[in-house]
Parts: sequence; structure tokens; C-alpha cells
Amino acid sequence: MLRYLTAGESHGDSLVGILEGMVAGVRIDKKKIAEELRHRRDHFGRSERMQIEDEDFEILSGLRNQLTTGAPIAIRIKNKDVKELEDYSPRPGHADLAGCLKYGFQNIHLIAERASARETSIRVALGVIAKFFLSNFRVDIVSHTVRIGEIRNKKQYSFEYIKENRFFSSIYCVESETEKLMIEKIREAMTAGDTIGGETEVVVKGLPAGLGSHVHYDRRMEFRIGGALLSIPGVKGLEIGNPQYLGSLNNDPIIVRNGKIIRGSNYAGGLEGGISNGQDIVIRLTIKPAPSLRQKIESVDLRNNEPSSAPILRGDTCIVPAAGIVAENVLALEIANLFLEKFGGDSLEEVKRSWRAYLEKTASVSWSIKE
Ligand code: EPS
Repeated sequence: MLRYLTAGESHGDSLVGILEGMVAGVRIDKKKIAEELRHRRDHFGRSERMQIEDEDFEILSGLRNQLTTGAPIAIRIKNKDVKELEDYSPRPGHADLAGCLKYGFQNIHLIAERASARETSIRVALGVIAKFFLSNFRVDIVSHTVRIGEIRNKKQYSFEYIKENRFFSSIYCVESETEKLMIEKIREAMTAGDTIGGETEVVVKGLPAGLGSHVHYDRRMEFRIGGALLSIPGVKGLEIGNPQYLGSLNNDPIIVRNGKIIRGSNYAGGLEGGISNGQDIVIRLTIKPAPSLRQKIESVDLRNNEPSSAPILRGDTCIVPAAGIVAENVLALEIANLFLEKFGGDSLEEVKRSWRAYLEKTASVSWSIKE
């Protein structure tokens, strides 16, 4: 079983993560971890904090000669903006108020420091390790921005197109006309001291049929990946596939062509009855507008319960593209875990052997939809 823990505060010394259960023999390229951390940090609409953080990280254990050893992998990202803050008026939309009530604090930062989405940085670093594992089985994951405010992409795009084009855009949107309108909306929000939400789409390619299970609720793949994705700060909704309004339209036809089973569409988004069906996993996440505004907001002083204003603290205008990068990596960790449950072993070679044997057994299924 693959599991992980994270620790660290937004302005504390470091963020740390431990990944336990990764098999031995997976090649890790640190440059790729650095690259994904940059993508999480560097899109249009982020706050000035992103210019402070260089996302310098160290892998402290579990690797020898760039190969995993099977031992826990510990990673540390050093924060640059280290400080202790004090404010007593909770900001709506953050964990401040509920957290202070729950833990008996008055200083909101004793909650906000850990609730901050800065924590997702270390989840990305750990997720890249899972992505390296999955790449040995031709499994790949991408995300792209499909909606900002009311502006949405007009078309669907193939995995390959998204992968090749998303980073040409400063907000990871592959439809260039729509991207311009989205950027304009982010600019408007920025000028008004406001924030803006949207949707990111995550696509997993190459997953064989048979991960997850129908037999029990907590083995369904939706259960396993849904909770993980909803744990990402700002994620408020999740849609798997592209549900149509009539059952007759919604079913993905099962077609036999030259002895191979193929599917006529992918409205199910790669999941049927809690089990991956061999098609791309397609998930759209609704991301709320970030709650920190550069505007006066009514609040309460928790020291005396008198009316007050929430502190105006630095914040991002739009976090949709970053949430996509985080979602890819959070999903990679869950999928790697499901993969190990099905094909498990202690070394990459062992997992490969059982994966190959399974693919031979299910060779009648082609993993793509009808052209
Ligand atoms: C974030 C770092 C934070 C916030 C943001 C995400 O930096 P700071 O608090 O210094 O401005 O910009 O945090 C949140 C969205 C949140 O909910 O707290 C990061 O690295 O992603």
C-alpha cells in the first residue's frame, strides 16, 4: 500500500512529505519535480508570494543513484518567506473561524498557516514520484484550464493536444481565442481587488481496465479518487466524464472490431461501476474563487467578539491552473496506490511481470475509443 503524510506551515521553515510503499527500482529525475513545482507556482493570476519562493527541495531518503530503494521517500521544500503572523479577525471562506472555534485559538494564523494551499507544493513533489512509477506502465496524466468565470472552452481536446499545448498558455488553456477572454476576466478581477474561480480538467491516459472494484463502496475507484481530489483547497465540485441527459445518449457503445473490443464514446470518463474500463479517465474539478480579497470585509475580533474587519492579506487572483497541477499529482498518488493493489510487488520488475501477464489475458480490449 502506498501512503503519504505531509507537514509544514505556509510561513514555517519547510514543507515536508513522506511517501511510504513505493516499490524499488523506479527512476526519478529531480528536474521533473522542479519543473512541476514551477508549473504550480508560475501561472498568470498568482500572488507576489510566488516571486519569493524558489521551491528549492531536497530528497532526504529512499533514493540511491536516482532509483527508489523501496524505503520511505522524504522530501523537504524550504520556505523563503518565513515569519510569524498575528491577527484576530477571521477571514470568511478560509478555515480561520471554524478552526479557531474548534482548536480554541484567537490568533487566526495558528489555523491559516496550515490550512494554506501552500501545502499543495509538497503534495506535488510526492505526486511526481508516483507519476514516474506510472510512466513505466504507459500511464500519463495532464490537466488544463477549461473555464474561468463564465468563459469556457468551446471544444474538447485530445490528451496529446493538451499535453503538447497547455504550457504555451500562461493559464494552461489550450484554446487560444478563449484563453484571451479568460485572461481578460482574471485582469478585471485583479483590478477590482477580487478573485475568480473556474474549472480544470484532468485526464489520465493508459490505465488498464480493472483498477478499483464494484464489490464494496470503499473499493470503488470514485471513492478512492474523489476524496483525494476534494481535499485540495478550493475544490468544490467534481464531475467524472461527461454525463448526458438521457441514458440512451449516455451509454458508451461496446463495439467489436477485428476481434477487439472498442468503445464508441467516453461519456463515462473511463469509470464504470467503480472500475476503470480502459478508456481515458476524465475528471472536471470546480475551483472556487480564492477567499482572500483586497477589499474591506466584515468580521469579528475573536479577543472580545466586537465587530471588526478581516485583515487584508496577500492572495492569488486565480488558482485554477495551479489546482490543475495539484490535482494531477494528487490523482497520480491515488492511482499508483490502486495500481499497486492490483499488480503489487516490492520491485518495479515484479509489478511489471504481473501487469504484463494481465495485459496478455485482457488483450482483446483496445484502450482507445473509435476514431
Ligand atoms: C500559496 C501560498 C500562500 C497563498 C495561497 C497559496 O502564500 P501567502 O499566504 O504567503 O500569500 O498565496 O494560499 C491560499 C490560497 C490559502 O488558501 O491559504 C501557495 O504556495 O500555493
